[in-house]
Amino acid sequence: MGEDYYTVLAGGVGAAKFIQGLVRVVDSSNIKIVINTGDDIELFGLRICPDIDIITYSIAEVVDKEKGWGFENETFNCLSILKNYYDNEWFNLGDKDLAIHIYRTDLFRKGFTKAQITSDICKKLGIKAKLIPMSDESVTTYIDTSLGKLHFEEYYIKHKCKPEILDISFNGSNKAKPVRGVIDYIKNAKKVIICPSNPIVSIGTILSVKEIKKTLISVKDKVYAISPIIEGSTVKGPANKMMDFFGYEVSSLGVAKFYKEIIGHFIIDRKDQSLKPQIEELGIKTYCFDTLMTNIQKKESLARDVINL
Ligand code: FO1
Repeated sequence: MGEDYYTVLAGGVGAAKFIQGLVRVVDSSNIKIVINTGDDIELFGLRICPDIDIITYSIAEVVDKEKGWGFENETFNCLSILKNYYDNEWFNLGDKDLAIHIYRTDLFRKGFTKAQITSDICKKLGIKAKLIPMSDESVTTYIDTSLGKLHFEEYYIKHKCKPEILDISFNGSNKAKPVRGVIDYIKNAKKVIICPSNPIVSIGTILSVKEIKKTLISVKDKVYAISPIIEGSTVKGPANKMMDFFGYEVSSLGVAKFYKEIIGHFIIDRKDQSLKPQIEELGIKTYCFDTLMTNIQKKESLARDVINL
Protein backbone atom coordinates (compact mmCIF):
# COMPACT_ATOMS: atom_id res chain seq x y z
CA MET A 1 0.00 0.00 0.00
CA GLY A 2 1.27 3.50 -0.82
CA GLU A 3 2.49 5.83 1.94
CA ASP A 4 -0.15 7.90 3.63
CA TYR A 5 -0.13 10.92 1.33
CA TYR A 6 -2.19 12.13 -1.61
CA THR A 7 -0.78 13.41 -4.88
CA VAL A 8 -2.97 15.92 -6.68
CA LEU A 9 -2.72 17.05 -10.32
CA ALA A 10 -3.88 20.65 -10.53
CA GLY A 11 -4.45 23.54 -12.94
CA GLY A 12 -6.25 26.82 -12.29
CA VAL A 13 -9.33 27.95 -10.42
CA GLY A 14 -11.30 24.68 -10.30
CA ALA A 15 -8.32 22.87 -8.84
CA ALA A 16 -7.71 25.60 -6.27
CA LYS A 17 -11.30 25.33 -5.03
CA PHE A 18 -11.01 21.58 -4.54
CA ILE A 19 -7.65 21.98 -2.79
CA GLN A 20 -9.16 24.55 -0.39
CA GLY A 21 -11.50 21.76 0.67
CA LEU A 22 -8.80 19.09 0.70
CA VAL A 23 -6.51 20.96 3.12
CA ARG A 24 -9.41 20.93 5.62
CA VAL A 25 -9.86 17.16 5.32
CA VAL A 26 -6.26 15.91 5.10
CA ASP A 27 -3.20 17.18 6.96
CA SER A 28 -1.45 19.53 4.49
CA SER A 29 1.89 17.80 4.99
CA ASN A 30 0.26 14.75 3.34
CA ILE A 31 -0.73 16.64 0.18
CA LYS A 32 1.62 16.86 -2.83
CA ILE A 33 0.33 19.12 -5.61
CA VAL A 34 1.75 18.78 -9.14
CA ILE A 35 0.85 21.98 -10.97
CA ASN A 36 0.43 22.88 -14.64
CA THR A 37 3.03 25.40 -15.82
CA GLY A 38 1.85 25.69 -19.43
CA ASP A 39 0.19 29.05 -18.67
CA ASP A 40 3.45 30.54 -17.40
CA ILE A 41 4.26 33.79 -19.18
CA GLU A 42 6.87 36.54 -19.12
CA LEU A 43 5.30 40.01 -19.14
CA PHE A 44 6.78 43.36 -18.10
CA GLY A 45 10.07 41.47 -17.77
CA LEU A 46 8.55 39.40 -14.95
CA ARG A 47 8.18 35.60 -14.69
CA ILE A 48 4.50 34.92 -14.02
CA CYS A 49 3.16 31.45 -13.07
CA PRO A 50 -0.65 31.79 -12.97
CA ASP A 51 -1.59 28.28 -11.86
CA ILE A 52 1.10 28.07 -9.19
CA ASP A 53 0.01 31.47 -7.83
CA ILE A 54 -3.72 30.64 -7.90
CA ILE A 55 -3.08 27.54 -5.78
CA THR A 56 -0.57 29.31 -3.52
CA TYR A 57 -2.93 32.22 -2.84
CA SER A 58 -5.92 29.90 -2.39
CA ILE A 59 -4.17 27.78 0.25
CA ALA A 60 -2.75 30.92 1.92
CA GLU A 61 -6.34 32.27 1.85
CA VAL A 62 -5.36 35.56 0.20
CA VAL A 63 -6.92 34.78 -3.19
CA ASP A 64 -9.68 37.02 -4.56
CA LYS A 65 -12.70 34.88 -3.68
CA GLU A 66 -14.98 36.03 -6.44
CA LYS A 67 -12.44 35.81 -9.30
CA GLY A 68 -10.56 32.79 -7.95
CA TRP A 69 -7.22 34.29 -9.05
CA GLY A 70 -4.99 37.20 -7.97
CA PHE A 71 -4.87 38.85 -4.55
CA GLU A 72 -7.99 39.85 -2.61
CA ASN A 73 -8.71 43.62 -2.15
CA GLU A 74 -6.34 44.24 -5.03
CA THR A 75 -5.43 47.57 -6.67
CA PHE A 76 -3.95 48.08 -10.14
CA ASN A 77 -2.03 51.36 -9.75
CA CYS A 78 1.26 50.04 -11.10
CA LEU A 79 -0.49 48.49 -14.10
CA SER A 80 -2.17 51.83 -14.88
CA ILE A 81 1.29 53.43 -15.20
CA LEU A 82 2.89 50.41 -16.92
CA LYS A 83 0.40 51.04 -19.75
CA ASN A 84 2.52 54.09 -20.72
CA TYR A 85 5.44 51.81 -21.50
CA TYR A 86 3.95 48.46 -22.54
CA ASP A 87 1.00 47.41 -24.62
CA ASN A 88 0.13 44.18 -22.86
CA GLU A 89 -2.17 45.77 -20.33
CA TRP A 90 -4.70 43.03 -21.11
CA PHE A 91 -3.09 41.00 -18.31
CA ASN A 92 -4.49 42.37 -15.06
CA LEU A 93 -1.42 42.39 -12.86
CA GLY A 94 -2.38 43.65 -9.41
CA ASP A 95 -0.13 45.67 -7.07
CA LYS A 96 -0.01 42.98 -4.37
CA ASP A 97 0.29 40.23 -6.97
CA LEU A 98 3.32 42.10 -8.34
CA ALA A 99 5.33 41.24 -5.24
CA ILE A 100 5.43 37.51 -5.98
CA HIS A 101 6.46 38.10 -9.60
CA ILE A 102 9.26 40.47 -8.57
CA TYR A 103 10.51 37.96 -5.99
CA ARG A 104 10.24 34.96 -8.34
CA THR A 105 11.98 36.82 -11.19
CA ASP A 106 14.78 37.83 -8.82
CA LEU A 107 15.29 34.21 -7.69
CA PHE A 108 15.27 32.97 -11.28
CA ARG A 109 17.98 35.54 -12.04
CA LYS A 110 19.97 34.15 -9.10
CA GLY A 111 19.81 30.70 -10.70
CA PHE A 112 17.13 28.97 -8.63
CA THR A 113 14.75 26.55 -10.37
CA LYS A 114 10.97 26.96 -10.60
CA ALA A 115 10.55 24.10 -8.09
CA GLN A 116 13.03 25.65 -5.61
CA ILE A 117 11.37 29.07 -5.93
CA THR A 118 7.89 27.57 -5.45
CA SER A 119 8.87 25.77 -2.25
CA ASP A 120 10.70 28.88 -0.97
CA ILE A 121 7.54 30.99 -1.46
CA CYS A 122 5.40 28.30 0.21
CA LYS A 123 7.74 28.23 3.19
CA LYS A 124 7.58 32.01 3.51
CA LEU A 125 3.76 31.93 3.32
CA GLY A 126 3.54 29.09 5.86
CA ILE A 127 2.07 26.62 3.36
CA LYS A 128 2.64 23.03 4.54
CA ALA A 129 1.34 21.30 1.39
CA LYS A 130 4.08 20.49 -1.13
CA LEU A 131 3.53 22.51 -4.34
CA ILE A 132 5.59 21.24 -7.28
CA PRO A 133 5.64 22.61 -10.84
CA MET A 134 5.15 19.72 -13.29
CA SER A 135 8.56 20.53 -14.84
CA ASP A 136 11.49 22.89 -14.32
CA GLU A 137 11.83 23.13 -18.07
CA SER A 138 9.51 25.47 -19.91
CA VAL A 139 6.37 23.95 -21.47
CA THR A 140 4.13 26.61 -23.01
CA THR A 141 0.54 26.11 -24.12
CA TYR A 142 -0.23 27.79 -27.43
CA ILE A 143 -3.59 28.04 -29.12
CA ASP A 144 -3.30 28.28 -32.89
CA THR A 145 -6.21 30.43 -34.10
CA SER A 146 -7.46 32.43 -37.04
CA LEU A 147 -5.58 35.38 -35.42
CA GLY A 148 -2.33 33.37 -35.36
CA LYS A 149 -0.57 31.35 -32.67
CA LEU A 150 -1.56 32.79 -29.26
CA HIS A 151 -0.08 32.09 -25.83
CA PHE A 152 -2.89 30.49 -23.80
CA GLU A 153 -3.17 33.56 -21.53
CA GLU A 154 -3.53 35.85 -24.53
CA TYR A 155 -6.22 33.56 -26.01
CA TYR A 156 -8.00 33.29 -22.67
CA ILE A 157 -7.77 36.87 -21.33
CA LYS A 158 -7.11 39.24 -24.24
CA HIS A 159 -9.27 37.43 -26.78
CA LYS A 160 -11.76 35.95 -24.29
CA CYS A 161 -11.55 32.51 -25.95
CA LYS A 162 -13.39 33.89 -28.99
CA PRO A 163 -11.00 33.08 -31.91
CA GLU A 164 -11.62 29.75 -33.62
CA ILE A 165 -9.21 27.05 -32.39
CA LEU A 166 -7.10 25.60 -35.22
CA ASP A 167 -4.59 23.72 -33.04
CA ILE A 168 -3.40 23.36 -29.45
CA SER A 169 0.25 22.68 -28.72
CA PHE A 170 2.54 22.35 -25.70
CA ASN A 171 5.84 23.83 -26.80
CA GLY A 172 8.78 22.17 -25.09
CA SER A 173 6.84 19.18 -23.77
CA ASN A 174 8.84 16.65 -25.79
CA LYS A 175 12.05 17.74 -24.03
CA ALA A 176 10.57 18.53 -20.59
CA LYS A 177 11.28 16.19 -17.69
CA PRO A 178 9.12 15.99 -14.55
CA VAL A 179 10.54 17.79 -11.51
CA ARG A 180 12.57 15.31 -9.42
CA GLY A 181 10.20 13.59 -6.99
CA VAL A 182 7.02 13.92 -9.07
CA ILE A 183 7.23 10.36 -10.41
CA ASP A 184 7.72 8.93 -6.89
CA TYR A 185 4.85 11.07 -5.57
CA ILE A 186 2.59 9.53 -8.23
CA LYS A 187 3.88 5.98 -7.72
CA ASN A 188 3.78 5.94 -3.91
CA ALA A 189 0.68 8.03 -3.16
CA LYS A 190 -2.27 6.46 -1.38
CA LYS A 191 -4.47 8.07 -4.05
CA VAL A 192 -3.69 10.28 -7.04
CA ILE A 193 -6.42 12.88 -7.50
CA ILE A 194 -6.96 14.77 -10.76
CA CYS A 195 -8.68 18.07 -9.91
CA PRO A 196 -11.68 19.49 -11.82
CA SER A 197 -9.36 21.50 -14.09
CA ASN A 198 -9.45 21.92 -17.84
CA PRO A 199 -8.72 18.38 -19.11
CA ILE A 200 -7.02 19.67 -22.28
CA VAL A 201 -4.90 22.69 -21.30
CA SER A 202 -4.35 22.16 -17.59
CA ILE A 203 -4.33 18.42 -16.93
CA GLY A 204 -3.58 17.71 -20.61
CA THR A 205 -0.50 19.93 -20.34
CA ILE A 206 0.72 17.94 -17.32
CA LEU A 207 0.09 14.74 -19.32
CA SER A 208 2.18 16.15 -22.20
CA VAL A 209 5.21 15.46 -19.98
CA LYS A 210 5.45 11.88 -21.23
CA GLU A 211 6.93 10.26 -18.12
CA ILE A 212 4.11 11.65 -15.99
CA LYS A 213 1.44 10.17 -18.26
CA LYS A 214 3.28 6.84 -18.43
CA THR A 215 3.48 6.66 -14.63
CA LEU A 216 -0.23 7.48 -14.23
CA ILE A 217 -1.11 4.64 -16.63
CA SER A 218 0.94 2.26 -14.46
CA VAL A 219 -0.97 3.23 -11.29
CA LYS A 220 -4.37 4.00 -12.87
CA ASP A 221 -6.23 1.83 -10.32
CA LYS A 222 -5.52 4.46 -7.65
CA VAL A 223 -6.10 7.49 -9.88
CA TYR A 224 -9.32 9.41 -9.16
CA ALA A 225 -10.45 12.23 -11.47
CA ILE A 226 -13.18 14.77 -10.79
CA SER A 227 -15.16 15.91 -13.81
CA PRO A 228 -14.88 19.67 -14.54
CA ILE A 229 -18.01 19.44 -16.67
CA ILE A 230 -21.50 19.30 -15.18
CA GLU A 231 -24.56 18.79 -17.35
CA GLY A 232 -22.56 19.39 -20.53
CA SER A 233 -20.93 22.66 -19.61
CA THR A 234 -17.84 23.85 -17.80
CA VAL A 235 -18.16 25.73 -14.53
CA LYS A 236 -15.55 28.16 -15.88
CA GLY A 237 -13.10 28.47 -18.78
CA PRO A 238 -12.85 27.15 -22.35
CA ALA A 239 -12.73 23.39 -21.68
CA ASN A 240 -15.90 22.89 -23.73
CA LYS A 241 -14.42 24.49 -26.88
CA MET A 242 -11.20 22.55 -26.45
CA MET A 243 -12.85 19.19 -25.91
CA ASP A 244 -15.02 19.88 -28.92
CA PHE A 245 -11.89 20.69 -30.97
CA PHE A 246 -10.40 17.30 -30.07
CA GLY A 247 -13.69 15.58 -30.92
CA TYR A 248 -14.71 14.73 -27.37
CA GLU A 249 -18.36 15.08 -26.38
CA VAL A 250 -18.65 18.03 -23.94
CA SER A 251 -19.92 15.99 -21.00
CA SER A 252 -18.64 13.93 -18.09
CA LEU A 253 -18.68 10.95 -20.47
CA GLY A 254 -16.45 12.87 -22.90
CA VAL A 255 -14.02 13.70 -20.08
CA ALA A 256 -14.02 10.04 -18.98
CA LYS A 257 -13.09 8.98 -22.52
CA PHE A 258 -10.29 11.57 -22.55
CA TYR A 259 -8.92 10.25 -19.22
CA LYS A 260 -9.67 6.56 -19.91
CA GLU A 261 -6.05 5.40 -20.10
CA ILE A 262 -4.96 7.02 -16.82
CA ILE A 263 -7.86 6.72 -14.37
CA GLY A 264 -9.58 3.89 -12.51
CA HIS A 265 -12.16 6.11 -10.78
CA PHE A 266 -14.25 9.07 -11.89
CA ILE A 267 -16.30 11.48 -9.79
CA ILE A 268 -19.20 13.16 -11.62
CA ASP A 269 -21.97 15.45 -10.45
CA ARG A 270 -25.26 13.96 -9.24
CA LYS A 271 -26.96 15.81 -12.10
CA ASP A 272 -25.01 13.57 -14.51
CA GLN A 273 -26.13 10.34 -12.78
CA SER A 274 -27.64 9.10 -16.06
CA LEU A 275 -24.15 8.96 -17.63
CA LYS A 276 -22.82 6.60 -14.95
CA PRO A 277 -23.57 3.29 -16.77
CA GLN A 278 -21.85 4.45 -19.98
CA ILE A 279 -18.80 5.65 -18.05
CA GLU A 280 -18.59 2.38 -16.13
CA GLU A 281 -18.72 0.54 -19.45
CA LEU A 282 -15.29 2.13 -20.07
CA GLY A 283 -14.03 0.14 -17.07
CA ILE A 284 -13.99 3.23 -14.82
CA LYS A 285 -15.63 3.03 -11.38
CA THR A 286 -17.93 6.04 -11.23
CA TYR A 287 -19.32 7.95 -8.24
CA CYS A 288 -21.93 10.72 -8.15
CA PHE A 289 -21.51 13.56 -5.67
CA ASP A 290 -22.44 17.24 -5.46
CA THR A 291 -19.38 18.63 -7.28
CA LEU A 292 -20.46 22.27 -7.66
CA MET A 293 -18.15 23.95 -5.12
CA THR A 294 -20.02 27.20 -4.42
CA ASN A 295 -18.81 27.60 -0.83
CA ILE A 296 -16.13 26.28 1.52
CA GLN A 297 -18.47 23.70 3.08
CA LYS A 298 -19.14 22.16 -0.36
CA LYS A 299 -15.42 22.22 -1.21
CA GLU A 300 -14.71 20.39 2.03
CA SER A 301 -17.48 17.82 1.61
CA LEU A 302 -16.44 17.02 -1.97
CA ALA A 303 -12.85 16.54 -0.78
CA ARG A 304 -14.09 14.29 2.05
CA ASP A 305 -16.24 12.28 -0.38
CA VAL A 306 -13.21 11.67 -2.62
CA ILE A 307 -10.78 10.85 0.22
CA ASN A 308 -13.27 8.40 1.76
CA LEU A 309 -13.74 6.39 -1.46
N1 FO1 B 1 -7.55 35.62 -15.59
C1 FO1 B 1 -8.36 36.48 -16.26
O1 FO1 B 1 -9.42 36.05 -16.74
N2 FO1 B 1 -8.04 37.80 -16.41
C2 FO1 B 1 -6.89 38.32 -15.93
O2 FO1 B 1 -6.61 39.50 -16.11
C3 FO1 B 1 -6.02 37.46 -15.18
C4 FO1 B 1 -4.84 37.93 -14.59
C5 FO1 B 1 -4.10 37.05 -13.79
C6 FO1 B 1 -2.97 37.50 -13.09
C7 FO1 B 1 -2.23 36.63 -12.31
C8 FO1 B 1 -2.61 35.30 -12.20
O3 FO1 B 1 -1.90 34.46 -11.42
C9 FO1 B 1 -3.74 34.82 -12.86
C10 FO1 B 1 -4.48 35.70 -13.66
N3 FO1 B 1 -5.64 35.25 -14.31
C11 FO1 B 1 -6.41 36.10 -15.04
C12 FO1 B 1 -6.06 33.83 -14.20
C13 FO1 B 1 -5.39 32.98 -15.28
O4 FO1 B 1 -5.34 33.63 -16.48
C14 FO1 B 1 -6.18 31.71 -15.52
O5 FO1 B 1 -7.15 31.52 -14.55
C15 FO1 B 1 -5.30 30.49 -15.43
O6 FO1 B 1 -4.17 30.63 -16.19
C16 FO1 B 1 -6.14 29.32 -15.92
O7 FO1 B 1 -5.55 28.14 -15.49
